Amino acid sequence: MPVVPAQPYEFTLDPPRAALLIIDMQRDFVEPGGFGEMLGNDVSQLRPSIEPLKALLAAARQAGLFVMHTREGHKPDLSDLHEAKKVRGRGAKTIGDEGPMGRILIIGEAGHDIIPELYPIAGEPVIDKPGKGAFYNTELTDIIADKDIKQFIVCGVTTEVCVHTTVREANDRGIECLVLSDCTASYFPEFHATALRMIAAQGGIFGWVSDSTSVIAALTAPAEPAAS
Ligand code: TIU
Repeated sequence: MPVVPAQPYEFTLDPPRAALLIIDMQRDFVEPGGFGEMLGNDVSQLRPSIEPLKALLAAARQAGLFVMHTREGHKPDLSDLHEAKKVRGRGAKTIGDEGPMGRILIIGEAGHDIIPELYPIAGEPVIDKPGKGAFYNTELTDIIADKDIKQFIVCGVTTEVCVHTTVREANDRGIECLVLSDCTASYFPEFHATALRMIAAQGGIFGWVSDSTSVIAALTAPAEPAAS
């Protein structure tokens, strides 16, 4: 099986049991005028993750790896939006209000969709999640049981919020998570760095940390000859 250099130690990738999980690469987080900017963030901080993620996604598709995407958002009638989340931040605008890319963080609106550079293709589930974690109130548990997935290669935004929440949820469900430093991003570079350290610290308390170059090399390495 391919071995990926990682922190705190190498990650043994089992491609048939692994999935690439891309968290919330939506216009609402990455582009001006969406939820991320509404919260007062500099959304340009997230853009450096797009090119490495694009290359990784191409390599994963080429290698036949199972790919899943998530989107954070809510139904147009807001029936899946807790009041506590709606009012958080005390902003003039909140989730469901009209913004430059449609109603903010609402399923079906332009801003809620995945950025064109990383758009899903047929066969790649798109998991709509109302929370920060990808397991809460979604079909992810059923999808990975059906495919017998035991490992996630985790990418997306933001490192310390939806990526961390999902990795913690997955870790408690027995999924091994390999988080890629150059394919994740935060509005706060110092949070990004610390969030990655938190994952790999204490012997890999939640998972492993590596980068796209290492995973692409592992996915494209020639298969080892069978033992004679
Ligand atoms: N605000 C922030 O950092 N993140 C989110 O609200 N959602 C995700 O991380 N996707």
